[in-house]
Parts: sequence; C-alpha cells; structure tokens
Amino acid sequence: FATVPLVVNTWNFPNSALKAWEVISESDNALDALTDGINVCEHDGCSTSVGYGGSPDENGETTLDALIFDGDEMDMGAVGSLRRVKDAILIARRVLDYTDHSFIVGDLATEFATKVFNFTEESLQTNYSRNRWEQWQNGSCQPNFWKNMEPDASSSCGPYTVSNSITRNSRQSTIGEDNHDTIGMIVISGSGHAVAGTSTNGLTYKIPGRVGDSPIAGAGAYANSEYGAAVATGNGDIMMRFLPSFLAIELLSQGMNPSLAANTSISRIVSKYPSFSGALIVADIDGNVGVACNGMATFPYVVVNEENPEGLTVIFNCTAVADSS
Ligand code: SD4
Repeated sequence: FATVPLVVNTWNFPNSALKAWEVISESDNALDALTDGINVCEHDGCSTSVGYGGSPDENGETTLDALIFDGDEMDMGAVGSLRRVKDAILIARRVLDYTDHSFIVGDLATEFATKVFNFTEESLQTNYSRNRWEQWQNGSCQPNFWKNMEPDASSSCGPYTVSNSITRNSRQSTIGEDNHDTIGMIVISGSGHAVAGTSTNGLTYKIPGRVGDSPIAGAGAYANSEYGAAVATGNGDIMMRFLPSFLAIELLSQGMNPSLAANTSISRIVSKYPSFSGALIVADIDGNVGVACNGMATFPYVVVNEENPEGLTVIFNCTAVADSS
C-alpha cells in the first residue's frame, strides 16, 4: 500500500514523524515538514538519542551534524561539528535557504547560527552526558577510536603517541537499538517533492572534530524528486566511504524497487565490512518503502501515511533482507 504524502524516519521516534505529518498535511511543504519534524527530536523528542546532551566526545562535549536535502532543486544545507547550538537542523535549513553554500562546519557554523540568525549559544552538556563521560574516563577511556597509537605510560586516556608499526585493519563500533544517535527522515509531499535529512550527535567518545556520514550528501541522506529519497544510520565512518543513500537512489533510477535498492546498497558495504552495523531506508516517489540493515538483530522505523495517520512503528528483522539478496 503506497501513497503520498509519506513520512518515514529511522528508529522508534514517532514524535518527530507525527510532527512532520502534521505539517505536511496542513501545508504540503516537504521542507518544512522535515525541518519541524527533526527539530522535535533535537529538543527532547527522542530522549537522549539525538541533539544536545548525548554522545560526549573525548573532551565531554556534544557536537552536532545535520543535513537537509531538497530533491526538487538538488540543493542542500548542512552543518558539521556544530558547537553550542541545539537546533542543528534549523541551521542546516538556513544554509539551504539563505546561502549558495552546501556545508558549514565547526565554530564558524556556530558563528553563522548565532551572529547572523540569532540562535542561542549554550552548552550542550547535561548531567547525563557529563556522567557518561566521567564513567568513560574512569573506565580507562575505553572504547576509543584511536588505532596504531599508544597511550602515554602514565595514563590510558592519552596523550597518545604513534606506535612504530601501522596495521591497516579498520575496527568497527556497533550501533543498534540501545545506542543509536541519529534521526534520518524522508518526506515525500502529495505533489511529489522528495526531501531527506538527518540530525545526530554522532558517535559517543569520538575524537573531537570528527564528522560522521549524517551531514554528507549521498551518505547520510539523499533525495531526487524524479525517483525518491534515502536515509542511513549506523557506523558513519564506514558508511561515508560507500555513499549508500546516493547509491540507493541511483539504483531506483535504474528501475530497482526500494527494498532491492536498499539491500544492494547495504550489501556493497557488507561485502567489505561483514560486521558493519547500519541501516538504510529507501522510499520511491510513489511512497513505497524498502529497508535493509546489518549488524543488529532488528531495526525499528516509523511510517506515517494515509493508511497509518497515527504512525506505525515497524520492527524490521535485519536478517530477513540479507537472506533475500
Ligand atoms: C554517525 N551515523 O555519526 C551516525 C551515528 C548513528 O545511530 O547513526 N547512530 O556515524
């Protein structure tokens, strides 16, 4: 049963999907629906998973990545490593609406938000994120994302020095139902405008300055109103090497259905990184939805359309799609 308008988002975040549905129902404006829907998640709508107060980096700071991609104009706005401003998706939207650029990062993204658009500058640390960070330090700063580096003899928390030999193995963090940090949302309007976007605080204990896949076009999200839209969640350090959202839309353009496109795109990553954890949602322009995931037992996502106006949380079995490939 496929219809538009359609709202789909990653994980069990119904509050965001329902907000987007409310906006699309009233206005048929896909960009506004996605922006307002994701912003709910950034403001306590998704517990500690998305936005401020989650995923402290090695310094205990929470930094944010967000993207909005407009599939009508093939235009986008994104922020990476945004500091001390909560509304990452709103800043990404300002980049889309008010600049010819696509992607603004770091402290200068903070300046863009606060000086030009009067967003409030405030700490993104909470008691929860401070506690997590302190526990991590008490646990010898494990896990961490360094490789081929040795901690100083006096402290396992660094400073680190380079070791003599370099091994080329790529270690992987596991992302699943209990430690996800990203909302990815697709909105397709009744008139066929496909929009995709993301907001995340990235990976917990990341090396400061690290930007994940979420704000990168074709990696965390992609849309093209001729074909549909896709969003990804999971280990972004791996996913950004494969551009899974772009690939899925490319496969739709070649005539694949969304399930096969999602599966083929995730399989491309799995063939190199078998234990990679991540998920991809793909929707075609008619409102058909396909999902693929790997490295977790189940992947929940939320669909809202005319058939499910109250929102339907689907608990997707990750092995089912892998088997059908
Ligand atoms: C990242 N892809 O920054 C994000 C993390 C994520 O659920 O999706 N967590 O790598």
